[in-house]
Parts: sequence; structure tokens; C-alpha cells
Amino acid sequence: MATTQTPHCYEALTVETLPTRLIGVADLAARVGNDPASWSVQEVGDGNLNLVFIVTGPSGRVVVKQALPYVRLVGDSWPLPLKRAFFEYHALTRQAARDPGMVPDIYHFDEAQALIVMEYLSPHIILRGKLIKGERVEGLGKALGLFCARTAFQGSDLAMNAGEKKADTALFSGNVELCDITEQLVFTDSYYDAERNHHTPELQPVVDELRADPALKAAAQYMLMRFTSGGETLMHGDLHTGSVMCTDTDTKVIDPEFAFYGPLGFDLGMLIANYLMAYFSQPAHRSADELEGYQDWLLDVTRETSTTFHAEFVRLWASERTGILYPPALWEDQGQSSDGARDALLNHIWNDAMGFCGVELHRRILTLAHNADFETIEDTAARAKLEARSLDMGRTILLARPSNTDDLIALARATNAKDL
Ligand code: SR1
Ligand code: MG
Repeated sequence: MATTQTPHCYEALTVETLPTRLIGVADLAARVGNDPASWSVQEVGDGNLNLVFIVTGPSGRVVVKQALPYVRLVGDSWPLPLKRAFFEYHALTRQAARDPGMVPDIYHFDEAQALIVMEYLSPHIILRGKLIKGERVEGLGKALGLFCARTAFQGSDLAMNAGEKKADTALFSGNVELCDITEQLVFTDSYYDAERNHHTPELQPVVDELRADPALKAAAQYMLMRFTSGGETLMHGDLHTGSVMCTDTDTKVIDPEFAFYGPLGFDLGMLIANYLMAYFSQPAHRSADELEGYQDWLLDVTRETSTTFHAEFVRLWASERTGILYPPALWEDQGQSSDGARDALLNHIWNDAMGFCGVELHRRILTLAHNADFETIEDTAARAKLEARSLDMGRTILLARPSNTDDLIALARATNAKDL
């Protein structure tokens, strides 16, 4: 992993120091209250990387997110540059423009202190927690399908001015260390006994079989090549169910610090993998009478995300194709339909998305950063049986991509019925 340097003026906030350190931030005082003595501060970060504070005062609440100069999950033995806050800030501003209302409002950004003051989303909670609890979110698949399509399309050469796209690609090309995490943890470490890996002990025979498969390794490495070389759009870069906050009827996307120019299908594929892990883990979280209905709902969300992505991409193709790629001058202006070219591109995006889905289904079980869907299952034998389904589906998808959403969902149902 790459090393990094921290500027001298940087200092990590604490619950105690935050009010005096941020007293001069006008937007914070205006939203929370002018007297910092009246603020209460809680540190609530439960992610892998950063500090997250909720600041409450007489006039309201805000979130203060600050990058640490190392990976929080591991400690200072794994340095990580503060500049990820810069990439998160710039990604949030682009996402807000491309899909208004879908990301928190930004009130203040301090590059030297690597901190962002942003909207406190309430009563939203992290989607992964809702799915473990068996709660439904109205409109979830639609909101996230639209988000993936709008950010993918509008951040690409299909819509952007070519000069702006190149300048933006250069700007985000500095997000090297966070890409490095993805390149190792998502695409590589699952397929050998990497130092930071861990897995449920009862999975060992399945893991041995998976790591002994050269075709599978080659398929994962091909997806890594797509990730590193396919600078097609500004990806969120870490769109899992821990990067989504919801009420029962509203959905927001947070945490784009892994933003980078990459494949159009990356965010869609990672998100679908996380729905599927929620699906496979449900037998440990639901009673028998709730299980089937809730699993069906998760597959409905998967379907709706995919079909909405497709429909919105088609709509944007017709109305916002203003970039250098597939310009109307080549088709419609010549009296020809571009539908065939569009559908070929959508197939390419879906194929990529499925490949990314496959590696994500593996890495959350085999590498460093696991997810609560499985991790909260205390009975390790029961957990291993459910994790084995996720591993099996990831392998099947990597070796032969489902050609459409129906095939993906049929495969999920068949895998869920397997006794592995
Ligand atoms: C060391 S960071 C581990 C994981 O947490 C983030 O949310 C990303 O998913 C990353 O892969
Ligand atoms: Mg995150």
C-alpha cells in the first residue's frame, strides 16, 4: 500500500476540541447556534476510514466528517492520505448537480483539515442496518437506479464537454491510494492468502477450491483491468449499502471518497452485489414466516434498480447526448437510428456490472473489510453456509455473466436454494 504525508497544520478533531476549533465556521454556527458552549458533540463514525461527528445546538444539527491520516479499521500502521476529503467534496458537488437531492448538502469544506461540514440526514439510517432489521424502503430501487444512470451518463463523454472531462479525469487521477485499496481488497486479495484476509473458519474447503481456480483468477484480473483502464465516467467508487442512508420513503447516497474515473457499470454492479448479500444473509435474520416475502422484496429492489438504470440511460441517450461519444450528428442527423449502438453499449455496461458484482460477492467474505449482513451472524457454521452461497454466485457470475436481470434473479434464487 502507498504511504502518505500529513500537513503540519492538520489536527484530528475530538468531541472536546471540535467546538473551539470550528467556532469560526460561519455556516456551522448559523445552522447549529452561535454559542459553541451550547453545542453537544458526538462521534458516531462506524465506517472503516474516518471520524464522523454529529454537532447539535439550539438551532439545529450538522455532520462534521474528517479524514484521519490512516485507515481507522486498521490503525496508524496503514497510512492513508487526507486528500480523500478533497475527492469526496468534489464528487459530492458533481453528484448534487447530476442527480439533485440525492446527496447531503455541503455547508463547508476545509482542505487542510480534511473536513466537510454537511447536512445531517434525519431520520435516515444506514441502509445496510435497515436491511438486516428487515425494513422496507419505498422507491429504493428507483432512486438508486436513477442515481447510477444519471451520474454514470452525465460524468462520461456521452454528455460532458471533452475538455472538462479530461480536466476532471486529471483531477480525480490523484485518488491513487483509495483506488489502491479497491484494487487490492476488491479485485485481488480474495484469490490468494493475503496477509490482511480473514474468513469464517468453516468456509475453508470452499475457499481452497475457489483459490485453486485459474479461470476464476483470470476473470477477476480482467475486471481489475476494466477498473484501472476503463476511465469512462466519474464513479462513486464505493456504492454499497453502507453508503446509502434511508428513511422508509427516502434515499440518499453518501461517502464518495473513492471517486475516480472508471467503468460505467462499476457502481451498479457493486450495489447489486450488496443487495444480493443482504438477500443471502436473510435466513439468519428473519423468522420463517417473514423470510420469503422479505427476500422477494430484496430481489424486487434489485430488479427495479437494474430496469430503472436501463430506462434512465435510454432517456438520457435520447435527450442529453451532448458529448463526443455517439453524437447525434452521426445518427439522427443522418436520418438513422442509434438504438443499436445504444443497446450494444448497455450490454457492455451490464456485462461489466455483473463482473464487478462477482468480485464484490467474494471480497466482503474473504478479504479485510467484511459486512454486517454476514458478520452479525454469531453461529459461524450457519454464517458459513450463507456466505458459501454468496461465494458460489460470485464464481458463477465471473465465469459466465447472466445476460439480463431475469437471469441474474433466477440465478440468485437457485443459489439461495443450494446446500453448500
Ligand atoms: C480499508 S477500507 C475497506 C473498505 O471500506 C470502504 O468502505 C471500502 O469499501 C473499502 O474497500
Ligand atoms: Mg465509506
